[in-house]
Amino acid sequence: MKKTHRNALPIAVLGLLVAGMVLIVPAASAEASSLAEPGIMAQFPISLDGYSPDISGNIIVWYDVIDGSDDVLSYDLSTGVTTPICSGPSKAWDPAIDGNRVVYRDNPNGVYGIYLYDLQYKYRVPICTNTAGFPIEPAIDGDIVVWEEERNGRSNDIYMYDIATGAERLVCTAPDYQGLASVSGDRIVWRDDRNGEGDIYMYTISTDVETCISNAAGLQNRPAIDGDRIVWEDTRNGDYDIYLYDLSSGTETAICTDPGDQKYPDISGDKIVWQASGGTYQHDLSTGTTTLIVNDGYDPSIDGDLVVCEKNRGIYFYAP
Ligand SMILES: [Ca+2]
Ligand SMILES: [Ca+2]
Ligand SMILES: [Ca+2]
Repeated sequence: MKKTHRNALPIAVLGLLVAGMVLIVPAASAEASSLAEPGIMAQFPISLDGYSPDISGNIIVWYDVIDGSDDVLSYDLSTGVTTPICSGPSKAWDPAIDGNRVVYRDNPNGVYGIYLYDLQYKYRVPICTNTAGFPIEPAIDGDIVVWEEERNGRSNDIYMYDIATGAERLVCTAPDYQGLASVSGDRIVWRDDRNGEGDIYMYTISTDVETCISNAAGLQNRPAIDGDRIVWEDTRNGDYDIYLYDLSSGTETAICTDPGDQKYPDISGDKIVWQASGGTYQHDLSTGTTTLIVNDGYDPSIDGDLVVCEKNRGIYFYAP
């Protein structure tokens, strides 16, 4: 989904995190007791009412309900500082981050758009605003921002914006729904309903070529890409499972077909995370092992070894 930022947190930073956590976790909260849960090395109430977290390097972003409106915030693991990205009266949702750039959707003045905020240079620019569409679910990697949008009455399609050139490109306008796009480098993947039940398609920016990654029976949904690897949730076997396609080898692999639903996958390098009954699980492709890393954690995002997820309506952070 995003570039792998492999610079692990320095031990001193983790010590700072744990120290900070002890100071700010409410003594009577249920969360405090869960510090002893296997796998949770550090957790803290960066938000007690947060949703849809994403992580890149040492920065976590999410959206929060504050004063009745929805705001996008960021938390810097290296400094312990929370920074509001968008805190106006409008509803700002669905943030995604790569490096210092955060993208999110917002509706200032009642017009929905995709906006970019640069944490380093502290500027905000509109990526897509128009009154004839409803752009949602942005993702970013490097200079490329992608999203889905119903524009001019069409079904949901995939769009991209190149920050380096300032140019927007229509990625896919096939019939029916295309959405839930993810981008890594030169490649964009999304769920595509052109054939009926959802499939996974990919677009290569440099060659302008579209490829079907999986049109198996059942629903293929919510893809995430990192480098040559694409993961998604898949109902071909009945309930939801996690599948992987490796572009370098051209092979598809079932990562988890356990009973029950495995959903919301993300990938970074050799690590795949997803939510299932019990919490957030992680599969390490280098060792073939699968581990429960955050009890009751769901909608996880991973960058390098660091994982964020929702839990008890808050935002939780995992480091091995
Ligand atoms: Ca469409
Ligand atoms: Ca399908
Ligand atoms: Ca399953």
